[in-house]
Amino acid sequence: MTGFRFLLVSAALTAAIVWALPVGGAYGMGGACSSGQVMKTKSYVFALSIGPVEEMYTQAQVKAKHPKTGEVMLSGTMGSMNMSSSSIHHLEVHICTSGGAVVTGAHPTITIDDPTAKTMMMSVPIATMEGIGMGMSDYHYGNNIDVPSGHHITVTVKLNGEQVVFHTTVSKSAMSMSG
Ligand SMILES: [Cu+2]
Repeated sequence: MTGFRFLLVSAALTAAIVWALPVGGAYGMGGACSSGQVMKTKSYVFALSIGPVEEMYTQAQVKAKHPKTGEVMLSGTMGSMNMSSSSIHHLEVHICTSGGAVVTGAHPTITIDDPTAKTMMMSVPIATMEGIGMGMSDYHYGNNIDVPSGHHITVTVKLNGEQVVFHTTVSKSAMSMSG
């Protein structure tokens, strides 16, 4: 019976391999929603990161200027324009389905609750973006926002009746090499 058993095992392995491919295949095995802080709801995976301010370009500006770094806006408008302020950060939320596919064209809401700021509640104007040269796997929602470094904030993301609440501290580093 050993031979039969081996056949069963290899059939199961083959099935597992075939099954694994479509899940990670579309946008890379690392997954678009695996970096930063990750939280899950029934239908979605949300990955939050707050980093240094990013240059945000319209698609027309990208065509005209050919920037090598920064982000291209696919919809929405740039939030905080005051790029020189040290409290400007770039907030981004990658959203995937529970199966790992990038969710595009959705309408999430993102609110920041900063108990130590003058304006305690702030809703983030939603732009959809991709890092220049990064393509669809970097598709995300967010904007440049004015939140001072060192502040402890909560970030609430809602989509289609599901929500996650992140607790985070805004990073002190003003500069970084990340695009
Ligand atoms: Cu962005």
